[in-house]
Amino acid sequence: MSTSVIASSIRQHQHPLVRQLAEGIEAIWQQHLVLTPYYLPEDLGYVEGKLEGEKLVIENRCYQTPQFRKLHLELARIGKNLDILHCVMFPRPEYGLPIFGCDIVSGRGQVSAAIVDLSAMTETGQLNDAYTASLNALDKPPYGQPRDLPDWGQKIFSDFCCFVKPTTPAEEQQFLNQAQAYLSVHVQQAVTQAPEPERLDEFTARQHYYCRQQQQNDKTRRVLEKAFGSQWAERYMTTVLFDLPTG
Ligand code: BLA
Repeated sequence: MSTSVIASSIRQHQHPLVRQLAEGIEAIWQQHLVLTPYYLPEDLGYVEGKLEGEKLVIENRCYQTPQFRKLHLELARIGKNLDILHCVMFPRPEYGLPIFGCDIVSGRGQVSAAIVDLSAMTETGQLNDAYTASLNALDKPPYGQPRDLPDWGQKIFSDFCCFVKPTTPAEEQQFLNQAQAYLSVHVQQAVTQAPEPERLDEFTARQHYYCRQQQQNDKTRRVLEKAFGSQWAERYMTTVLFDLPTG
């Protein structure tokens, strides 16, 4: 109960794109999915640390559903300057659903990184025809400053991955719409998908690979290490941000 009070107060101070997307994600989840609680390790739901003398606050919201082992929305704020939204939807490994992943990093009121993707969990790395058709039907608005994926990301993200630095409020709005459109496609597809237990090993292996690649993001690790130390950062990245399915 206290978590949601705190969460709404941190949100009010965050970059408008972070706040609006956080609200949009939760609204789409609530509308289309049957949510039940997912319990994080008790000490990791709400955490505070110090990064170069500035306070780092992290707030997590987690749910599960029949199709998803973990829906994770995290908001983080460092001092008055750095705002982060992190969202990952991990399917239960007997479902061949892609992983919806999204990250926004904003420093001093300017978003430097905004990324959204639906990353396939199949051996071929290809999204199925229904996802491909729905994503192809969406607008593909251009951005003034597209960004290059780091090597670890090129191996897991799909052809539909959008990674940009939005340079105007209009581009921020465009990213908000695009991320919500990807999420809407995903939840609508997900609730119609049947489990494929015979492919459990394939889907589990691919989720492991996705998580191991994401754990290589040194930029995330560095922020967490500076505020909480390297052991804590390792535990957080492997148990909260990118934990492996047990299959
Ligand atoms: C980049 N992530 C970053 C950056 C920071 C963080 C500081 C650098 C910003 C920039 O390059 O402009 C920090 N992100 C965090 C922290 C958390 C977080 C501290 O989520 C959580 C506490 N990252 C994800 C997910 C994706 C992702 C789900 O967590 C994609 C689906 C991607 N973040 C991502 C990518 C970069 C990034 C691709 C750029 C990395 C690079 O350029 O090397």
